[in-house]
Amino acid sequence: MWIKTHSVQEVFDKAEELLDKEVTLSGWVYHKREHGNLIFIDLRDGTGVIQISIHKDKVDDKVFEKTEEVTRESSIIVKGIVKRDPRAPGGYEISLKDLEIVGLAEEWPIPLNASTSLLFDMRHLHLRSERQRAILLVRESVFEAAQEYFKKNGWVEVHPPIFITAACEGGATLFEVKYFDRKAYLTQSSQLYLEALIYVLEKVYCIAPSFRAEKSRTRRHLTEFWHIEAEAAWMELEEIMKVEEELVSYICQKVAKERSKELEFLGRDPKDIKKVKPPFERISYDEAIERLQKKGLDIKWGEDFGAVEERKLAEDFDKPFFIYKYPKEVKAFYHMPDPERPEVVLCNDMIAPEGYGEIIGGGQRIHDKELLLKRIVEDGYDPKDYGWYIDLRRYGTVPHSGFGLGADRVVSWICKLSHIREAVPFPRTYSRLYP
Ligand code: NSS
Repeated sequence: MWIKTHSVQEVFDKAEELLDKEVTLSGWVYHKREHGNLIFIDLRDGTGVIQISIHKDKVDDKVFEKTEEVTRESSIIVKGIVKRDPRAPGGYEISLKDLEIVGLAEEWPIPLNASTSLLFDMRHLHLRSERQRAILLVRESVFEAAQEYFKKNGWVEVHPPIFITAACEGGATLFEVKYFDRKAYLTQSSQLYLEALIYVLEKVYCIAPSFRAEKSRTRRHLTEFWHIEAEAAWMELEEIMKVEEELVSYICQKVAKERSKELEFLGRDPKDIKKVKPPFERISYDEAIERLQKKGLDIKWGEDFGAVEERKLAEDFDKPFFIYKYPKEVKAFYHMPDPERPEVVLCNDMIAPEGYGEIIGGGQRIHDKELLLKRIVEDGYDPKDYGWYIDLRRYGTVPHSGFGLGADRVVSWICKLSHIREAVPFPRTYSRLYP
């Protein structure tokens, strides 16, 4: 097997230097077009796509026969000369001299007019498209940006467990698993463990999957999603909201700068993302209710917001915004009640624009032991299941706050996707567990 000398991207980057020189590239046949004595192959590798031209009169008959034989998505190695050609995508092409077929592909099983369901049954192959590649690259930058933001600002990365024994976000969406002869669950959020780790490192974060047995078929729910979570000692609601808007803005700036080509390819104007800078507007739950009632929605104080309400509210904003201080009843037990108004809690949700809905849930936690016990019982949980979590309030408790950002929802919004399943390489939803 020949050894490649360059990647596709390297050929484009050094094209002028490589002009009329021989290169060896390896990759897959993305498209093939035959015009009698002239064949074009678009060769795809991990870095991009380049046109290969094969002229019958410029290559051996055997080589031409091999290019005739080669099928879509076959893996091949090509030797050829770099040429300038304004008609070729990217302005350069490779004029073929020789070709080696490594894996001749069977007939491609995804037709042009494939249904969504077929595309996702074939997701292991469907991922090989330029569109999916662009999404994966934006996704990579979102995660890289989050890491970078935390590192630059003194947060320490930690690794909480996935097998857990008690709910963080409500029993209804826990996935139960057999753990030898005991019962365990898959984590819904690493928050409770991050709360233990702030007593060691003060400002911690983790990037890990969370699991929710969501039976809802919506455009924004996965059963397995990637969660970027942070928790800090000595921080109150206002301060954690600042961290949240800085993080989201940092992600947007980096993606707009480094992935503008991919964003444009996906139909997202990078300017939409570049304008996402702090401060984000903050509206209280009370104000949100008023706005919704004015917009004609039949909603009363005390009710939670779903996709419909979030989309209605988002009509008034062109970047993410906060809704803070929700009624205690619609939020999990750990939220700190507002000392001046205990019917609401010191929480915040960040809502993305354009109807993408909630991308962050966070707020200040209860740090008083008795109050926490009371809330655990009120919500119908057994304090015995939360022994270690309650202990944290016994030994040097401090005010603290944190949040969780749904990374797949952020990718979905930034890439302007119509469904969250496209934001993940192998989505898991109520109806999908394969491939
Ligand atoms: O339920 S959350 O609102 N909050 C928590 O889990 C906190 N315990 C996080 C924390 O403070 N450390 O979920 C946080 C975010 C939410 O805003 C969504 O963006 C995302 O996690 N999320 C989801 N994304 C995709 N699919 C599903 N099912 C999902 N559920 C939440």
